[in-house]
Amino acid sequence: MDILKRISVYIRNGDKERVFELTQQAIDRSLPPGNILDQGLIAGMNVVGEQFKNHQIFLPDVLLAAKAMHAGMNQLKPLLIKEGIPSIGRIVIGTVHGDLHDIGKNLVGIMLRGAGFEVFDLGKDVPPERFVETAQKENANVIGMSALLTTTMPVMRKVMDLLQNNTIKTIIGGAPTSQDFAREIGADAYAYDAANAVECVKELTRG
Ligand code: B12
Repeated sequence: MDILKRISVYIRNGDKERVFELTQQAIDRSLPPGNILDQGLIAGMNVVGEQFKNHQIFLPDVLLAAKAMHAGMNQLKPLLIKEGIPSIGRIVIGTVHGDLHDIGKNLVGIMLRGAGFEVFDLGKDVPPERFVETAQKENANVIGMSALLTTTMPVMRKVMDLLQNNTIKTIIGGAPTSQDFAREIGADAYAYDAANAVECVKELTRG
């Protein structure tokens, strides 16, 4: 079996040691970090999502898969971030209050850093006020919000309400969100994945 396929299988099995080893092997073989991420780590997590939805696996399994995912992502991080490039914009990101899903948000942060943005990551379960206060304090151009639960999407609207009459741009993402939802709450952009997030944030900070 090819190494990326094996990484995805070990993500599904929640085997963080194996994911760590194989990610290192893939890096040593000079496979492109973007391929290791997409075809190994994310491919595995997509299957986990499907199996969880279909009740084939349960929450503790998902938690183990998430830990394995973190192990692989931590190794790829330095390769996805080019050090020492000048900042092309400042963005505050976080997962909204009530929501503990941070894998996708972390990935977006890594890719934005790699593209040359200065990223202020507030973590998960972030209250609306903190997004706004931090953006003002750090003089950020953009706020990025993540939500993976339909029940936490309304928190994004609260941030938008707090931002009225403000020039700070906003971008949202996470599986239940959409372009339509972004429009509905008045967010400036929506991105479906980390690469798309980089394109959109570049667009938002251009001129
Ligand atoms: C891993 C996971 C967990 C882990 C999270 C670990 C962690 N540290 O993140 C744990 C086990 C903790 C967990 C818990 C729960 N989970 Co969960 N979880 C998932 C799972 C399987 C994968 C999510 C993931 O990491 N995907 C991989 C990443 C790379 O993809 P992503 O998050 O979508 O991010 C990409 C894009 O969305 C986008 N993006 C993301 N954020 C942002 C932000 C910005 C600014 C931008 C521009 C783009 C962007 O770019 C990312 C990179 O490409 C999903 C299933 C799924 N299909 O999404 C369920 C899922 C999200 N969970 C679900 C549920 C129900 C729960 C629980 C309520 C379960 C329970 N009964 O307790 C709890 C809630 C806890 C809480 N309060 O948050 C449901 C949500 C249903 C809904 N629509 O509301 C899902 C969809 C599973 C399902 N089908 O039922 N979960």
